[in-house]
Order: sequence, then structure tokens, then C-alpha cells
Amino acid sequence: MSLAYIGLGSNLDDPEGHVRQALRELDGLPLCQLVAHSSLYATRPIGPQDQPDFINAVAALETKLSPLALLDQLQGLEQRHRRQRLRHWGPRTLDLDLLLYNQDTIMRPRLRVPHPHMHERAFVLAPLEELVSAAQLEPIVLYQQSLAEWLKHLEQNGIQRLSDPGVTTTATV
Ligand code: PH2
Ligand code: MG
Ligand code: MG
Repeated sequence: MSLAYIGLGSNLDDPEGHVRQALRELDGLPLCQLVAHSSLYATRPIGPQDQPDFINAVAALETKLSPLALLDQLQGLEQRHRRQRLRHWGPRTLDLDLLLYNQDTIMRPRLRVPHPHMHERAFVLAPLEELVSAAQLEPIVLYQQSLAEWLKHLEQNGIQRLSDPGVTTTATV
């Protein structure tokens, strides 16, 4: 069994609905079980500013899928939310990023783990830190620094916590 962390984001067509539904759907993927999820956060867009605010969250998923098989499942789920790739870093109904897979480092054309931008993004690290502490998961170290250390360098004004974390499974989604 492996432990994967998934970043969720949406800023189109009822973003909160897409994220909540995606949390339930992650739990329903083959050979996967949702262990815990962070609160939902309202976040200002990073990158192009002419788009709506995002809803972001992070989930911890136990899985027997390989990293690439999990990536296929995440992309299938994005497609079922009618994700359209209109422009790089543009608005989307659902973005699912494989952030971490155990302690693995993966460098493939289709997949880099740890996610190459996660340590620069408070909308990923703030929910991730909350989740790890709420669910009492193993502390995460990225390039020799804790999440709290990375977060110190990041602007967090654009991030607002909306709900409460869920440390069991789908009952709290
Ligand atoms: N995702 C992006 C680009 N910018 N900004 C916020 N606040 N949240 C996101 O999920 C996000 C973003 C590309 O994946
Ligand atoms: Mg993303
Ligand atoms: Mg993505």
C-alpha cells in the first residue's frame, strides 16, 4: 500500500461542488481509499489574474496503483468533470495534481513527483500542512525543509480557510 497526496483545484461552474464531489470520487477510484482531506480554501489565482478565485484542498489517498496508473485515474476524473485545457494555468472545472507518492522521486515525461511547483504555492502547502497535522500523518520534508519552513517564505494573504478538515473518509466530505 502506498500513500499519495493529491492537490485539488477548481475555479469554474460551482468550484466548491467540483472539489467536494472529487473528494468522494477519489475514494471511489479502483484500489484507492481516501484517508483524510484538508479543509476547503478560497484562494486568489496564482499566474494569470483575469480568472475567478479558486477553491483548493489536499487529499491523502492510500492506493495500490502505481504512480502512472494513479495519474491515469486522476486524468480520467478530470475529464469526467469536463475539464478543458484552454490555456496554460487558465481557469478549470477540476485540476487534480499528484503532489507526493510515498517518498518517491519520479522524473518522467508525463509525471514529476514531488510536484515541481508545490513548494512555491501556499494554496498547496497550507492545506497540506493542516491535513498532515489533523490526520497525524508522517511529517513531510521537501528538499530538507519542513512545510512550515517553506510556508514562511510564501505570501498567505490570498488564502482563506472555509471548512473543517476530514480525518475519516467520505462521511465528512
Ligand atoms: N492552479 C494553477 C494556477 N494558479 N491558483 C490558485 N489559487 N489555485 C490553483 O489551484 C491554481 C492557481 C495551475 O494548476
Ligand atoms: Mg495545478
Ligand atoms: Mg494539473
